[in-house]
Amino acid sequence: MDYEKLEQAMVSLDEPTVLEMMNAVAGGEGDATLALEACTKGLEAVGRLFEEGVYFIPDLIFCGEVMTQATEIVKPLLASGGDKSLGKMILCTVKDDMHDIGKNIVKALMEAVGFEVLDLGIDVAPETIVQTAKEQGVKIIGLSGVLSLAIGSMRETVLAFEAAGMRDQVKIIIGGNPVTAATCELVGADEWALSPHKGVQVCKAWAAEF
Ligand code: B12
Repeated sequence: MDYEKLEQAMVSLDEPTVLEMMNAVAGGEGDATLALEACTKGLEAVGRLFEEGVYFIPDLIFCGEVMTQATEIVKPLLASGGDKSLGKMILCTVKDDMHDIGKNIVKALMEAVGFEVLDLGIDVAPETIVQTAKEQGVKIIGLSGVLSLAIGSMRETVLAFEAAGMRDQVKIIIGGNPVTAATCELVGADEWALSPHKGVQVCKAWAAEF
């Protein structure tokens, strides 16, 4: 599999080539994780071209749709056979943020290792997350966000768990482009990850503790 060609096809918004190559991966040519990484790199380049004024909002929307389709095609390859042995976790994009491509990749990988992911969607209010955790007894919370303002929403979510007297009963991991060790401290989360694979390792370790 020519991953560079795949990345370039994403950058030039060449939907037929991206889908054809992802179908080839699904058919056994190449590795699903590496293919997703190539698509993600392409997507990041599209974001840079948007910043430079080469691409516009409709291009971002289109690129997001291509990425979603690409993820769907290889999703069955990531799955470990429907094993839900690691229990439930909540995953969502935080309040005021509508970006869900990264969240959906993380979801596919978490399900692949055996988590039952309660995907609350995008633009999710802190109260909804706290209430779901309470009602369903969920102890692992994954918060995603790519806008700078998502950091504020992540902080609000942590504070909502504190206000509900539940902060010490849950582990919270944050992820998404603006997330760093410093933002993790600011937000008051337990962990942070840019790489979904690190996120998976952290959540698996927590699941073993509970
Ligand atoms: C695609 C895209 C869109 C699409 C989103 C489609 C969709 N379904 O998600 C659309 C067109 C809708 C969109 C809209 C907007 N966007 Co936009 N968008 C992007 C773009 C190009 C890519 C984002 C993305 O999907 N990246 C790829 C994914 C895979 O990366 P990721 O999210 O970081 O996730 C990875 C890791 O971080 C990690 N991860 C993510 N979440 C989690 C969670 C956990 C728990 C863990 C462990 C790991 C993890 O794993 C993922 C896989 O590797 C970025 C540019 C860029 N370079 O990022 C701009 C960008 C994020 N958008 C931006 C802006 C400004 C907007 C708009 C405000 C534009 C407008 N004027 O309307 C709106 C916002 C609407 C809103 N309220 O949310 C800015 C944000 C600036 C800022 N600092 O806040 C960016 C950076 C572009 C730019 N340079 O200006 N956007």
